[in-house]
Amino acid sequence: MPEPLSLNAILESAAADAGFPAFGGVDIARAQADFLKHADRYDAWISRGMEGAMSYLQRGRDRRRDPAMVLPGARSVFSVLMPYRKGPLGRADSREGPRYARYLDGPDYHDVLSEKLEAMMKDVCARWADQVRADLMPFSLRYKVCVDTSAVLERSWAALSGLGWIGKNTLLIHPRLGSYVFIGEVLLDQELGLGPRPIADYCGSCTRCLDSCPTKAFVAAHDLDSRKCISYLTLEKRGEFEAPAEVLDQMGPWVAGCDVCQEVCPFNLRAVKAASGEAAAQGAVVQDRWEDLMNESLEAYAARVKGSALSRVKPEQFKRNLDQALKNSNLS
Ligand code: B12
Ligand code: SF4
Ligand code: SF4
Repeated sequence: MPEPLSLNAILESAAADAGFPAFGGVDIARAQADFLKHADRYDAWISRGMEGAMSYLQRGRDRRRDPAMVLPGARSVFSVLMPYRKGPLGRADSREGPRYARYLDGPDYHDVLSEKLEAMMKDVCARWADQVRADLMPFSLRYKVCVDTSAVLERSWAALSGLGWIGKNTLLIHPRLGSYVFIGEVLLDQELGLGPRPIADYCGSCTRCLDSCPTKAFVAAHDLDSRKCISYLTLEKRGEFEAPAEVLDQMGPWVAGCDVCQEVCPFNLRAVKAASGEAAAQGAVVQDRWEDLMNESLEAYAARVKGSALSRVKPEQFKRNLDQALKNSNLS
């Protein structure tokens, strides 16, 4: 009789077949002591009001501390990385047009990555069922796919699974892929036999990200005040910006998201160089000429961004962002 494959071996094999360039799991009980340091940081950050108007972060506090509240009986987390566009999005010259965060290119990553993970798990379940039939495994396997929208501390689980370290800019950095990667994970009701395996932190004495943030949003290394972050202001904050004038003045030509603290990171420069042969064409979702944007109706904007991550930025919100970016580029 063949040796049964462990659940972890099945997951790794299915993740590789699904094309994920980096993946790994960790058992929740084994990682508990390390994970609680992350959860404590999260609570302290919320207590200082750093989440601004993102009230869902406040509401999901308990669930983020305990994955079993997200999937009852959760015993492990299997994380994957999915790289995204490495070249800039929008116009390099702010006299011509605005900048967009790279991750906004293409269809909404929440959908793409969730679908990919669901397909991967179907494959895992099929392989698992073969072993159940051969009486080699317990019957049940319950799981939940999460991509950003669940109350899960994604960077923490990915870091504890050895997929990278959390940089001073607060993002997960894979030594080879850099930080232009999405994180997705599957919570499982079975253990994988794996403890935490954090890798070394390679930031060293570098402070490029902290020094280059246009709005001085970093209070310190690993500590971001969302309320000053262009990404928060343009993507998450609805209604008025409610930020000091000196912050708004420094937002530059960004109309949705911001990549500055990643563009300067040496680990991305390396990843960008390695991918320099990749096609850099922008999808239709990105309109990058001031003139066209100024003449675009709210309805036309809504139709243009449908199905993309940009659709989370509502038409009135985008108009507000556009007005500020025009002002910052001395065009209004
Ligand atoms: C809220 C949120 C935001 C907020 C707050 C950002 C932030 N730094 O937390 C805003 C709107 C500003 C934002 C912006 C962006 N976001 Co965002 N965001 C999230 C979200 C939903 C929750 C993050 C969170 O919990 N923050 C809370 C605070 C406490 O986090 P923190 O200070 O970094 O500390 C945590 C860890 O980093 C860790 N930690 C940090 N330092 C240290 C040090 C030690 C010693 C220890 C033990 C632990 C530790 O402990 C804390 C608990 O996890 C996640 C998805 C998710 N569910 O996790 C995506 C996520 C973090 N965002 C993502 C992206 C892509 C972005 C942007 C790049 C988008 C853009 N281009 O505009 C920017 C980057 C800005 C930046 N420098 O962070 C990706 C990041 C991928 C990656 N490689 O890391 C995520 C993971 C979404 C995804 N599924 O891919 N985001
Ligand atoms: S995303 Fe932009 S504004 Fe936000 S911390 Fe990074 S550089 Fe600063
Ligand atoms: S720019 Fe430097 S300090 Fe910032 S995350 Fe990258 S390596 Fe770390």
